[in-house]
Amino acid sequence: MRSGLPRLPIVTTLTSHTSGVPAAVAAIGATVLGAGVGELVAAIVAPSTSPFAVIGGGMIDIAPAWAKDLAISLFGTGDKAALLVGIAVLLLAVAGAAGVLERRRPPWGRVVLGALGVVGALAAMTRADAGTLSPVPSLVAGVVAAGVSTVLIRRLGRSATAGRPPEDGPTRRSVLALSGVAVAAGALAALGAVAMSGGARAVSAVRTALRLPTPATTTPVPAAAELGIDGLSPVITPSADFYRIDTALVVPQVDPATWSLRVHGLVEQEVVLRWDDLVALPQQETVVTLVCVSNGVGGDLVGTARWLGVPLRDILARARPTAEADMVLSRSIDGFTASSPLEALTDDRAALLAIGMNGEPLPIEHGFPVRMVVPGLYGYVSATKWVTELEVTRFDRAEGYWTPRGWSERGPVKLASRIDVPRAGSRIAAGEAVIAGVAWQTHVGVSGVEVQVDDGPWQSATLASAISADTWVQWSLPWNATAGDHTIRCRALSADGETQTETRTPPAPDGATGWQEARITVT
Ligand SMILES: Nc1nc2c(c(=O)[nH]1)N[C@H]1C(S)=C(S)[C@@H](COP(=O)(O)O)O[C@H]1N2
Ligand SMILES: [Mo]
Repeated sequence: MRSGLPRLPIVTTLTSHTSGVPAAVAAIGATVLGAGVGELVAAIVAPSTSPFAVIGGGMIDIAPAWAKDLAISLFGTGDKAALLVGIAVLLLAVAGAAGVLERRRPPWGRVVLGALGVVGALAAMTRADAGTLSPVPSLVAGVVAAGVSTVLIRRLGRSATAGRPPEDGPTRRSVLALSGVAVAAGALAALGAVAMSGGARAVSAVRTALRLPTPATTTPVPAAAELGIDGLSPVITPSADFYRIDTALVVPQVDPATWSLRVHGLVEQEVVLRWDDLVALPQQETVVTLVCVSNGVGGDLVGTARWLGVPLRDILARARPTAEADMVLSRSIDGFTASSPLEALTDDRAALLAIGMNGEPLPIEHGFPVRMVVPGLYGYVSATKWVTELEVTRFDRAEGYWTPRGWSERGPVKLASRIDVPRAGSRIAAGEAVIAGVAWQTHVGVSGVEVQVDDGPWQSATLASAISADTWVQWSLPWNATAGDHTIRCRALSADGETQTETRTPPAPDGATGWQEARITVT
């Protein structure tokens, strides 16, 4: 067998039967098993320690603003699912390569697989909600993947040392079969992990059983706020359709019984509020449109809900912020933070510590049991979900989650308008049609919307009754649609007398601007 020349692996591949395929398959099988077992261990230890979730969470945390924007523009609110699929594909590719490596240069393949477990463990330990057991699921996953792949790949090798051609039929087949068993077992373990997410079920049961207090004050929704046009966003967004944006791969499960809010920092009196204290306070129900700073022109990362809660003003008043304070850093149980100007939380606006959404307890993914909602500010600097802490501080001393990632420290909502009907890119029949949409600048209000078809004059749309300056307003304009391709533009006028700017800017760093142009084909 020995020749005088060093044999490169590639030459080995071509000259013998040592194809890397069985080794790659074995390592992939072992890795699926390891990942499945890791998820199962996480389900037992704590769902937030899931190896997938901590690695994905770590990637989200180190992603720069443009990457977040790109993910949202490519996948919308499916960005998290896309990330997890991406991690899985990458993991399997690395596992396959590690298998080939283990076959040719042992022990480096198993070292790579073990190292993946260590990466997961490190990611787990740096999560905001890390507990002492947090590295365990990833370490178990790494050990299982490395161990099982070693055993399987050695089996391939044994036949070679026994003098038979390596990877002869029976050995190769048995290793492939065992790899299949590993994949199946891994999938079963992962299914078990899903079924076992008992914590999630428990909090969801608590939520279902909750009864919200009756509000002391409510905001009426005039019937004329809803134009009732087919395809137009309803003036109140059903919770199930409400956009969801956050960095949480595993939705935090917070039991109201253990929830508390600590108000501290530049205050005369530190305050700790428990759930029972919060629901005993006078509640206000108000309608507010929530906008994501990542919402592009014409985008759908905006929604309106009836929020029930206690004015943040009342809560901060108990703590008595000192004169030097100018910011409140709200912190979620998952480590997310938002920097809101103290003034926006203490002036006369309906900035709420909210417990209800559209007549029900907050949905878990929208912040159950308690979140913030502040009219006039983008969500990333105000709408902290699963909130547990308000640190009264200063902009020159602290910063929110997105600020070091390329987003502005302050995020007042910009004037915007959107065309819902006809849907951009759609085809409609010629004749009497209607152009309709929504417009908003929360806490400022909208005084008008103008529409332009092709190069025609700007025409004033009819506004529905506004619920308040804190909500979007529907608008519509009749249109006699003639056959051909048309471009429809809209622009809003604010209650401050501002006209929505035509200048196109991207969402980062402080919100997109520009007019939406919807292209419609009329036939
Ligand atoms: N804990 C936590 N709260 C958060 C976020 C987050 O990532 N984590 N994202 C914020 C952003 S960017 C927005 S736009 C709103 C979205 O709220 P929603 O998911 O209820 O629509 O939540 C805010 N609150
Ligand atoms: Mo956002």
